Amino acid sequence: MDLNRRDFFLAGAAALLSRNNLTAASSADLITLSPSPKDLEMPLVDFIDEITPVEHFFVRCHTMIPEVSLSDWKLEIAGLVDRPLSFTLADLKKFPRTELVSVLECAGNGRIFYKPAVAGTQWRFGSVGNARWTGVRLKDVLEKAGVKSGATQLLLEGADKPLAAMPKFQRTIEIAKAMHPDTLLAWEMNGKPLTSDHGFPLRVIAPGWASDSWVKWLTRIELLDHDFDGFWMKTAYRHPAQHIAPGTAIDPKDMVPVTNLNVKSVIAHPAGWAAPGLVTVQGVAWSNTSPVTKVEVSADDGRTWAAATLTGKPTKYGFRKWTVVWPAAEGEHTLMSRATNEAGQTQPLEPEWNPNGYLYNAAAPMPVTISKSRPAPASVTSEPAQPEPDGYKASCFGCHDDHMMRQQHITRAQWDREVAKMTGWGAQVKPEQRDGLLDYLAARYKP
Ligand SMILES: Nc1nc2c(c(=O)[nH]1)N[C@H]1C(S)=C(S)[C@@H](COP(=O)(O)O)O[C@H]1N2
Ligand SMILES: [Mo]
Repeated sequence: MDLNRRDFFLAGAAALLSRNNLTAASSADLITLSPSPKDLEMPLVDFIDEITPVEHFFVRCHTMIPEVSLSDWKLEIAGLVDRPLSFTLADLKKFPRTELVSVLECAGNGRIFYKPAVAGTQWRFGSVGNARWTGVRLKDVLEKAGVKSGATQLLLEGADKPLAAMPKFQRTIEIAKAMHPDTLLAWEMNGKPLTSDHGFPLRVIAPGWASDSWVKWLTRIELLDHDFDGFWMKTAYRHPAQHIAPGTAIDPKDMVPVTNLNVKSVIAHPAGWAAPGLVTVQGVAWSNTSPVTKVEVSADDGRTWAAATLTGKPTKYGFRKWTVVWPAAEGEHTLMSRATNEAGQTQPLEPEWNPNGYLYNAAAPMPVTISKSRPAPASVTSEPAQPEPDGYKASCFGCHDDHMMRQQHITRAQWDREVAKMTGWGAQVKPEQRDGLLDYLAARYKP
C-alpha cells in the first residue's frame, strides 16, 4: 500500500458499517437546540442509518406541540372546491393506501455555516432524516372534493397555536405539487402512527421539497386562486433566485419561496478520529426530485475526487448510502464529500449565501485526526457569567428560554431586527430597557 500516491482512495466496495458493527461511534441522543419550542438535531453518527429511526429523527416546531385527540380531530377541505368536505382519520383510510420513502429536511439545515452569520435556529447537519411515510395521495382526497378551475394554491394549516402575537404557521403549496402522485397525507412514519412531535395524527409529505411545506397536525386545506400573503409565505422561507454577494440586504418581495431541496451529502464515519490503516469513509447523500447518481470524496481540499460506491436500495427521494476505503496515514486530515443528481446538479465548494440561511449544501470540510489512540475531547470553557439586563427574562422568556439566544452569533444590527420582530410578535420590551437588552445580546452572542 503506497500512501504517497495521488489517488487517495481504494477502488472496490468497502465493508459497510451498520449499527451492529459500528464500534467507533455509537448512536447518540438528539442535540437540544431549544427545549421549548422543541428544536432537536440529529448528531452526525446517526447518519449511519438508511431509514432514520423515529427516536433519532430531528424535531422542529415553531410553537408548542398541540395535544390532538383523534375523537375530535377532522381534516376540513374548503375554498375553491365543488363539495367542501371533512374527513375523520377512518374516512381517509378508505382511500387507496400509499407508501414512500423520503427525506424530510429543514430549509435551515446548515444555517450555522453561513458567513456572515444569519439569525435563526443554528442547525449544523442534522435537521434532516429519512423515513417511510404511509397515508393517502393528497390528489385522491382533492378529487373527491372536486377542485374548481382557477384554484392555484393550497393553504395548509395545522392544530398548533401561535405563541403570543406570532403569526399562525400557514403555508401554501402550488396545485401542481399538490396533485403530484407522490404528495401524500401521511399518518404513519416507519410503520407506526405519527408521534405528536412529528405531526400526529396527519401531516403533509411533499417529497423533494424543504420541510416547511410538510405541515404537521394538519387540520385544514383551503383552495385559493391567489398567492397567500401570510408571514410564513411573504416574509419567511424566501431566498434570492440569483446569486447575491454574502451579506447583501434584500427585500423579501425580491426573493422567491423555498421549494426544492439541494443535492447534498454528509460523512457519518469517521467521526473526527480513526486509527491509521484502511478507514471506511461512509455517509449518506440525498437530493430533491432528481435522485442522487454519484458521490465523490476528497482528502486534499477538493483538488482530486474519488468516486464512492453507492450502496443500499436506491429510492427516488430517500437517503442513498455510500462508502469508500481510505488508506489513512497518521496526521491531521480533511475529508469532503460531494453528491451529484440525475439532473446534473452538484454540491458546490462554496455555499450560496442568503439572508435567511436556507438550503445550505456546500461540500463541508470534515477534520479527521488519524492517530493510534483517540485524542482526549477538547475541554469546554464556559462563558463568564454576565449580569442580565433589567427585564430580560420578563421580555423574552414568555415564549422560549435562552437556548434561542445562545445559538446566535450575530451583530447588534441583526439583534435589533430580531428584537423588533419579537416585539412585533408580542414580546413586552419597555422602551427604557431596549438599549440595555440590545447591548447585552450584542455583547454576549456576537459574531
Ligand atoms: N403545523 C406545523 N407544521 C410544521 C411546522 C410547524 O411549526 N407547525 N414546522 C415545519 C418545519 S420548519 C419543519 S423543519 C418540519 C419539521 O418536521 P419534524 O419535526 O417532523 O422533523 O415541520 C414543518 N411543519
Ligand atoms: Mo424547518
